[in-house]
Amino acid sequence: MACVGIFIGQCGVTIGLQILSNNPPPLTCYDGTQHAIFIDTEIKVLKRVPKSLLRAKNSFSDFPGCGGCFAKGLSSADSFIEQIMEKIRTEIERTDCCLGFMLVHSLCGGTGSGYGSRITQEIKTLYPEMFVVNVAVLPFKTGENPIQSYNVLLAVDKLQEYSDMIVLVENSVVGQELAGKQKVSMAQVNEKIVSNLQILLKNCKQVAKRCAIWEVLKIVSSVPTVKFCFLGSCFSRNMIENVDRTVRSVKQRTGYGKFKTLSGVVLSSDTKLQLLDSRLESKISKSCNFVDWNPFPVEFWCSQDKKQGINFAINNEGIVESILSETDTALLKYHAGAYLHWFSQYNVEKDQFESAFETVNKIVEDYKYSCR
Ligand SMILES: Nc1nc2c(ncn2[C@@H]2O[C@H](COP(=O)(O)OP(=O)(O)OP(=O)(O)O)[C@@H](O)[C@H]2O)c(=O)[nH]1
Ligand SMILES: [Mg+2]
Repeated sequence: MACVGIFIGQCGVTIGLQILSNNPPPLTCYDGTQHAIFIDTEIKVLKRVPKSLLRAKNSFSDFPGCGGCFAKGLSSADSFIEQIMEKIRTEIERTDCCLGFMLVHSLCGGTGSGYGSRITQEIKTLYPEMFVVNVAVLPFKTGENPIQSYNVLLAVDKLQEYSDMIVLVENSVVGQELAGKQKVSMAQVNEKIVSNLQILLKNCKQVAKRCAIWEVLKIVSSVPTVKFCFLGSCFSRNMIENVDRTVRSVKQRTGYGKFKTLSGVVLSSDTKLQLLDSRLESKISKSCNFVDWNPFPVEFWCSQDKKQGINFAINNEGIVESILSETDTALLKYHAGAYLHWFSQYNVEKDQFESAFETVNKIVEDYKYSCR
């Protein structure tokens, strides 16, 4: 029941390496290697991948980067897509039974957004029966890249069409969660992101081995038009504190009752937690503010992890605000005609922008309808 990890661009490769440094690594093949493919357009990034993980056949680089532009990434990916798909095909053959893919990439970088979108499209076209999960990282709110909002818009358009579940990771939110008073490093942000991802990667009692990711997909993103997902986690030695922090974190996600949640999964490290705290279910359910039409909106799972903690995955209407925070800026820039030549030189023209704005409007409408 294997999952093949595809880590794209600097952000994807860095998070991928952190995922694989877990003990035991979650994508292990029968021969001890990992079902992992690393893709970047800058050789220096791939140089960081240890030789044991970077088999010649599972890496791809096309010096010298995509300059933070979706269109450049997309056009470059077009030229190399056959080569990349051949690497993916070989990796599928190394698995016992491949059920799908987890792609990790940023929505702001040229390689992450462009290659990430193109590879997602090609995988879904060639292997329509397999699951495709995208872990897509939203940029920090300001100061990163003048065309970041365009990159997010155009990548979300493609992912909405071809992905089965889009796990939205917000660098700004993760940074704020960690902040306190001190400065937060990217390594700390990544550590938190990987900790949040454990709900997809860990084995737990209620689900067949290595199938957590596909079960979360079925529960959280069961409606194909509304398939985004937020993850969170709390780890402290005191389980009661973990429950309280989870409730607080979920409440923030629901805008303290402003947004509804379609569905969710909660993974606890404490097998007796539901007995110890019989109110856990009602506490979490209350803070999630679930839609009325879903009679069984949440599943509770247990892992036998030594580290005490709680992970959660929820599909919540608040996702719309996170996407709009970038795409509204894109709309303003688009009306002013700003930076459009960066895209037209790679044949991404106004009709693609118009269609992407339509997709985002449709996502907003579909969430409204599902959460009414
Ligand atoms: N969480 C996290 N975000 C990262 C990391 N590295 C880059 N990013 C974010 O990713 C975005 C930039 O994307 P990159 O992955 O650096 O770019 P790329 O995909 O390599 O594309 P190009 O360099 O433009 O070809 C920004 O929003 C960064 O904040 C990382 O290690 N962790
Ligand atoms: Mg790069």
